[in-house]
Amino acid sequence: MSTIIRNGTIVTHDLTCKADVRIEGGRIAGIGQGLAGGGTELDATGCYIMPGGIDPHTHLEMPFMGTYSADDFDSGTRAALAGGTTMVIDFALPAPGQGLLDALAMWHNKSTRANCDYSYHMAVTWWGEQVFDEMQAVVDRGITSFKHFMAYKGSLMVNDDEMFASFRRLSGLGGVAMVHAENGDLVAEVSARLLREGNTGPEAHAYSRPPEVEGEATNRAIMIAGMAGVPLYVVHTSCEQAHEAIRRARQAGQRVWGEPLIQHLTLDDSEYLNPDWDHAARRVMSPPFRDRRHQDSLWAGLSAGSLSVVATDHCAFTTAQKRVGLGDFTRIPNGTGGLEDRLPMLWTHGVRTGRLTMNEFVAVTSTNVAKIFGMYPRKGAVAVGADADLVVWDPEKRKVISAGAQQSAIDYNVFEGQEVIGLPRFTLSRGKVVVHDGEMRTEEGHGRFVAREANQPVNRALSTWRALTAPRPVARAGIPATGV
Ligand code: DUC
Ligand code: ZN
Ligand code: ZN
Ligand code: ZN
Repeated sequence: MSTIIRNGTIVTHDLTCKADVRIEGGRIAGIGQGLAGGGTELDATGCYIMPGGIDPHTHLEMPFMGTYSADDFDSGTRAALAGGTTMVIDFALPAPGQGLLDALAMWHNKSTRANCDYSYHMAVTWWGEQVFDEMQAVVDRGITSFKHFMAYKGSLMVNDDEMFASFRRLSGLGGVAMVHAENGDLVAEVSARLLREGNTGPEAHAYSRPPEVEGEATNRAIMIAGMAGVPLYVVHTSCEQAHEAIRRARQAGQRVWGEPLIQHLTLDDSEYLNPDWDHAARRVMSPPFRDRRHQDSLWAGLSAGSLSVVATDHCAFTTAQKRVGLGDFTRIPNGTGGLEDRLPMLWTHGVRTGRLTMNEFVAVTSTNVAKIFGMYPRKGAVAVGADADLVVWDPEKRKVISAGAQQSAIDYNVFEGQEVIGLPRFTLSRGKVVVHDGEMRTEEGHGRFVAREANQPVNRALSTWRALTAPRPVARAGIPATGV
């Protein structure tokens, strides 16, 4: 059974051209003008045919801060598809002392409900021989990226020595190291002081995590990754200080990527001064929203290429869940939604304003993710042989974002009332039309796990550190010792 998408313009990260797309068995089987008919025909007149979005940063049904994030793999992936995102990469999160493979089995259980394809990153939340040993098995199972929390002291946070050990292990395995970069010691210290001084409201959350704590941790992670010789992906880059560190490292030849979130690009810290407690608390996430100067820096980085991906960190909590933090901002579950709105918001505020080209839009929402995380061109491409995860994008279609009409299970939307221009006409998941003009035809359990490739192991520090500490070469008879 084949499907043909006709009369549209294909937009990929590096080309724009008018052509039809034929799909067979869930994959792209042909691209060309006037392809022979047969099967289902989808009309893409006036639309762009793009690789479906890939969101590399979601937390579905995640145990966190005494509760579970409200969107599971069913509602979360429905939200993704409604907004043109056809794959998510979530995080398998071992509890302290729990083995990696054990955690992975738990996440595989949850994700059987997924409506779109998915993968995971593995979180390294503690360090020991078991973690070291199991990292190989995790990579062998197609999970090749490992996240480290430099914040959340006392629960998820790892210290520098643990991070360094993990990074060195990953270097040898061809993995990608990831960091949540905030200085957890300073956040804990400043939070405690704010509470002691009677600052208990949601705005104090933002005061407790200023750009400096993110800039410092980003710099530190980059230096440690350089010593370990491992590629580094910095999640939710939200401020100029962190962006500056990433820019500088990339200029020096280090493989470092930065990931701004759609929320940080379009919402600012004035949200926390809203006198309505619920309004402010619903926007509590880490890092917090920043001021305009930081937003301008992030937009500039996306067009200049110093920042590589736009994600969501989708970690949605209901108003009732947020209210656990009434009277103590440190207990407000950290997280916001965005899966359904990432592409329309980025198109509206990026492409329509001229900050991003359409091709850059595809790069930062899909193709760069597929390349960095080892699944290109199976995902992130409009090419013969690639999975037919596609969005037929109508650049003139409009809607006003409202919680009442969203797929997410929560009772509000941080973008409520904003008009977006640019929405899917069709979303296809491995060739199956799952969304048509806002009508949901998703199928719980349709999604498949995507095993990803490791990199060629680098195992070479970019800094001089390894050379300085390597054992001295011994001279053999007649052969002078050479330097390292
Ligand atoms: N930040 C959030 O806001 N939520 C989930 C985890 C994180 O780092
Ligand atoms: Zn994080
Ligand atoms: Zn996150
Ligand atoms: Zn199916």
